[in-house]
Parts: sequence; structure tokens; C-alpha cells
Amino acid sequence: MTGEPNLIPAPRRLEPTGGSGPIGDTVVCRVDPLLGPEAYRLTVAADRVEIVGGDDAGVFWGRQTLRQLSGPDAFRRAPLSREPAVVPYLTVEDAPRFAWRGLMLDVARHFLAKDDVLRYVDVLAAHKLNVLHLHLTDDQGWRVEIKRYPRLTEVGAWRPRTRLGWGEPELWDERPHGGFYTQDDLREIVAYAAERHIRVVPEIDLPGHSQAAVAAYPELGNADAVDTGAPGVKTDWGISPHVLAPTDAVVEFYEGVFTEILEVFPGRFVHIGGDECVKDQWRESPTAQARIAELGVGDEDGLQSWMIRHFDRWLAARGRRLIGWDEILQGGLAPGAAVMCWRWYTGGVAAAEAGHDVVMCPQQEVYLDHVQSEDAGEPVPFGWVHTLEDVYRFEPVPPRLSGTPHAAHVIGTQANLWSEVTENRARVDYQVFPRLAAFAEVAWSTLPHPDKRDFGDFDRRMHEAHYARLDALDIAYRPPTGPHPWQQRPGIPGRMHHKPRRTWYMA
Ligand code: TNX
Repeated sequence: MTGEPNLIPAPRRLEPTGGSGPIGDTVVCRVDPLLGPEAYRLTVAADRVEIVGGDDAGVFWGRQTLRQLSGPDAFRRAPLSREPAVVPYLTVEDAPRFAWRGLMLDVARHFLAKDDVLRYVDVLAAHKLNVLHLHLTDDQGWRVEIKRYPRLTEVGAWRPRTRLGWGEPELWDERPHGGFYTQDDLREIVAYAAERHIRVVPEIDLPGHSQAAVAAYPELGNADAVDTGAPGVKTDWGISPHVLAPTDAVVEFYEGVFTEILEVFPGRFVHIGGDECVKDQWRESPTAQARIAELGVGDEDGLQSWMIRHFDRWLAARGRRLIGWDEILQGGLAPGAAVMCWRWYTGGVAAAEAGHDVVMCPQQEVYLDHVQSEDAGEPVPFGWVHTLEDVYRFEPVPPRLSGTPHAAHVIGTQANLWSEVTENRARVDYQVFPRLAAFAEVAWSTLPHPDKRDFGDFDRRMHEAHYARLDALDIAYRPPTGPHPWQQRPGIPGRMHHKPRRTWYMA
């Protein structure tokens, strides 16, 4: 084999030095901090393979590139007894554009077994992505053991049945669903990820998306505003009105939760959610209204802001940084907090201009639960259509920030997989791939303006090399020609948005 190697993500500088052939068994690795964080230089020659990393992570990413150069069988779990791989002789100099290159897995709406999460760590590593964000709690399930509050998982990790799809007709899977990770399971995931230079960011969602917690401990809810007692774990989708009560007792309870979370997750960032907190119960609750007056925070938004600021201070005092969905901007953003921007680019732009770090993950661009084509055969079509090409043309830094000092506050980007319509690993694979490959290139490489990106070249590299790697990894991706018959879910209704979606130019 000769010619240009197919690399995903594309490297900064690639110099073929002529020829190709087998390489020896020895790879010399060393660190040279002058290269910078996560950067590497890979040299492949017949008699010598060398990887110089700016740090250990850089060496690791260099090894991933060597794996890419070694053919699809390098992505199997054991070598096949074949002739040694033919590898192009070259030098690659490479460094990531963004420090935060993430994937969020929503393990709350549908639980994903520990083994499937570990597999996703391997899959992220192969794509040079370095953050795994676990959405651990939501209305439909609480997925992390908290030793001091056993009912969070005894009660909150299970629901009696599950809504199938989003729309009409209303269909149900009558099987109980649930599961949770023990703290040791999560320590194992964190350690496994760390070996692959991937950070795990835990998310405990508050004060909204808390119905599972309220089901487990009704005193967390606004008992004076609702007469039904414990609501039970939510069985269908959408946003629950059951939000946390804004009391000292609830804040203390969650300090207990976060105390245990910090023991399991050593990383800097801790995600506190903050999204889609419906304020109806707070408006009706005399306790919440008295709290607004007592704290002098003006209104319900001010109350949410008070809660977020409390946890910002609490985390900062323990050497951590808060990150939350862009609603944490409402009512004033806590200093030092970072923002995960999901609603268009608006919140991210505002946050960056105010000096806050931002991770860009607009739902209009990189929500992988959203449908991948207009085809009628797409399983449970939800959201806007994001094709592989759309994701390849996603630009994390919008024009309004580009070229300004605020652009440096965009510390990275993330693709999010919400799991209302993905009930198992095969469905997750289908939604995530091949789009995560395009996302990985966007997150790592400095690509031209979205209109000028060479999608044809990307697609060629997909066909010539990357689909075969995904096959070797046993990823149940969406084939370029559309779903396999067994990947379709006829009869299960979805809910598609038919509005214009492309947004990079709007901010
Ligand atoms: C919005 S993104 C949500 C999630 C849903 C998702 C579905 C965000 C912070 N909230 O609760 O699962 O849309 O795409």
C-alpha cells in the first residue's frame, strides 16, 4: 500500500516520507513538554517507530494514530494471525484544537450496563475524544449509589414501565426498567477512562429533572404545593413539574450527595444540571415564596440562581468547578462557573462574553438522539435532522466570538446522546455512529469555515477506512444507505421538528 493514509481526525501536518511496509515490534515513546498538552509527533519508518508526546496523553493519541495507520484489524481485541500490517512511512505532527472533546451519555432515561459504558470509553479513545459526561439522574431514573440515601437507588433506579417513542399512538413497554452503578462500578469506569486519558464528568441534575429523587424521598419535593405525596419515578418523557424544594434541608441533602460524588470522581468539573426547571410548584408553594422574600432574590429565577450559586461556592471550596446547562445564566451566573450551551449558541455567546468558560453542544447541531435523515425507515425519528454532513459542518465557535478574545472561553465541544428513544446499546450505536466520527474531527482539527469544508473528502475517508474500523469495533452504526431492516422500529412513533435548523451563522 502506498499513498496518503486515512486518518480520522485529520492531523495538522502529515509528511509521507516515501514507501510503506511492515514495522518492527518496538515503538519508542517519550515525552517532550515543549510540544504542548495532548500534542504528539509520530514518526514511522521501516526500522523505527517513535512517538513523542507533549505529555502522556499526547503519547496516547499518537498511539491511536499509529493504530489508525495499521489497518482495521488493529481495532479488534486481539491480533489476527496474518501477515504484519503494511504501514505508510511518514511523520505526523498533531495537536487538538479543543481541550474538551466530549460525549454525553444519558444513562438515566435508559440505563446502560457498566460494560457498555466501558466499551464507549474505548470507542472515545479511538476517536481521540477525552471527556465522557455521564447524565446520572433525571425524572426517569437515579443511576448512582449514594450510601447515605439508599432509597435513591432502591426506589429511584426503577420504573414500572416505559413509554415507547414520543408521539401518537401512545405505546408502552410494560417491562419494568432500571439499574444503577455502585460507587465501585463508577470508580472502575473512572480508572479505565483515566488509563485512556479520558475524564469522566458526573452530572447530578438539580433543581429540575428531579422526579426520581422526589419519588425516593418525598420531602425533597414541594409537598405544600402538591397534594399527591410521592409522584413515583416518571415513566414517560418530557419535563416533570416535580422539582426540588428550595429549602436548607434539601440543599444539605444534596451536599451529602455531592460529598459522595466527589469521593468517586476526582476530575475538576462537576455538572449540576440546572436545565429545564419548571417553576410552577415554586409559584404555588408558600415555602418557596417565603424563601424568595427571605433571601431577597426577587422571583423564582432568582431562587434557582441562589441554589446554583450555593453549589458553585460549595464545589469551589473543595477545589472543583461547577458546570451546568445554559439555564444557569438565568438570574445571574455564579462566578467561576462554566456553561454547557445547548440552546442555539445564545447562552454560550453571552457566557463567553461575560468571561465564563463554555462547552458548545447546541441541540440544533450535535444532539445525537436527533434523527439522521429524512428516510421513512429511520428508527423512532426525533428532533431535527442532523445528517453526517451536518455534523461535519458544525462549528463550535460562532462568528460573533470568532477572532475575539472571548473565543478562548470556548474550551471545547461535546455531542450529546439523550436516551429517550435509545433503549439499548445497539440503538445507542446507531444514533452515535457514524456521526461521532465527524464530530471527533470537528473537535480535534481546525477545519475551514463550515461552507468550505470538504465533506466529500471526509466521506471518502469514511468509506476507504473508517467504516471498516467501526466494523472491527463491532459498532452498530447507521449504514450510509440507511438502516438495516433489523435497525428499524416500524410502528414506534417519534416526534420530528420541521423548522430550519442550521445555526452557526446566527449567533
Ligand atoms: C433537552 S438538553 C433536554 C433533555 C432531553 C433532550 C432531548 C437538556 C439540558 N435537556 O432533558 O432529553 O432535550 O433531546
